[in-house]
Amino acid sequence: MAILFRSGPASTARWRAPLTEALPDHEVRFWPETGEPADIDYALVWHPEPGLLASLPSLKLIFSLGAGIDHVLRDPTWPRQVPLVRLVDPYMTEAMSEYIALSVLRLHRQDLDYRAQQLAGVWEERAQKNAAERPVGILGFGALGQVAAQRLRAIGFEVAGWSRSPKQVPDFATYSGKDGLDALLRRSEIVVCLLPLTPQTTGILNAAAFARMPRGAAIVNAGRGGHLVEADLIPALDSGQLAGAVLDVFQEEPLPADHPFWRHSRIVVTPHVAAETHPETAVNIIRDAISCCEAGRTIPNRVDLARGY
Ligand code: NDP
Ligand code: OXD
Repeated sequence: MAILFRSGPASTARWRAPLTEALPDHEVRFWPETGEPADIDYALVWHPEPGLLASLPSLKLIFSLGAGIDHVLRDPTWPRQVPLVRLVDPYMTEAMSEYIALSVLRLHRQDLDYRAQQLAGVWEERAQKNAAERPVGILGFGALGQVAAQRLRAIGFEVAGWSRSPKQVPDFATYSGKDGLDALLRRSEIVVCLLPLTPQTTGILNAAAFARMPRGAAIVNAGRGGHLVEADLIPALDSGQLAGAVLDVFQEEPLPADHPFWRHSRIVVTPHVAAETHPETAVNIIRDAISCCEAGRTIPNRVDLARGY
C-alpha cells in the first residue's frame, strides 16, 4: 500500500518528514521515484503532469495539495472515477484571511499612494474614510470567503458575498447569480476574488466588471490567475476607473520577468503565497481521509464534479 507525492522540489522537502511521520503504515514515494505504479493507492499532487494519474491503475483517492483543483482537471486524462479530495485546512483558511485583511487595508488606507509619496519625499495628508464607509464584496463565499469576511467585518468593513447558490449568512449581505454579481459589483469599493477557477468563473474580473464598480474602486485577486483578464487591468488603472490591484495569482506563474504588472505603481504583486499549504496540519487531514476511505466511510471535502469545484 503506497502513497505517491508529486509536487515541486521545495514542497517535497517540506512535506517529506511530516508525511512519513503521520502515515507510518504506508510507504510514501516521492516523485520521480514512483516505483511499481500498481502499488500506489493514494496520490497527493500539485500540478501533476498530464498522464501521471492515468498511469496509476490502483488509485483509490487523489488529493489536491491545495484548496483548488483546477491543476488536476486541466489534465484531460485524469481518472474521473477516482474520488478527488481538496484540502480544507483551518490553518490555510486563517492565512488567507490575514492576506485578505492586509490587502484590503492597504487599499483602504491608500498605502500605494503613501508609498509613492515616500519615494518622492512628499509629506502630504490624503482624505481618509473609515472602514465602515468602504463596502467590500467577496466573489466566492465558501470556506475561505466567509472566514475572510468575518475578519474584515471585525475591522469594521461592510462585507457582502457572492456565491453560485443563494445563501443566508448572518451579518452579511449575500448575492448569487448574474443579477447578484451586478448588484455586488455596483456596491463594492473593494472586490476580493476567492472563487475556484471553472469555465463559469474564468475571466470574471474584466473591463465590463470594472466599469460596473464605483469609480476609484480596487480589486484583490487571490483566487486564480485565470479569473482576471490581464489585458483589461492596466487600462482600468490608468484611466482611474480602478485605483489599485493586489494580485497573488497570475495567468503564468512565476510571473514572467518582463510582465508589466511587476512595475506598475498601482499593482501589488505577491508570488502565490496568500495561503500556502501547511504540511504539519494538512497531513492530519490526509490521514483522516485515508482512514475514511479504508473504512468505507464518507470522505470529507470530496470534489463534486458536477459543480466543477
Ligand atoms: P469553496 O468551494 O469552499 O468556495 C467556493 C465559493 O465560490 C463558493 O461560495 C461557491 O458557491 C462559489 N462559486 C463557485 N462557482 C461559482 C459561480 N459560477 N458563480 C458564483 N459563485 C461561485 O472554495 P475555497 O473557499 O476553499 O477556495 C476557493 C479558491 O481559492 C480555490 O479554488 C483556489 O482557487 C483559491 N485559493 C488560492 C490560494 C492562494 O494561495 N492564492 C490558496 C487557497 C485557495 P457555492 O457556495 O454556491 O458553492
Ligand atoms: C490552493 C493554492 O489552491 O495554494 O491551495 O492556490
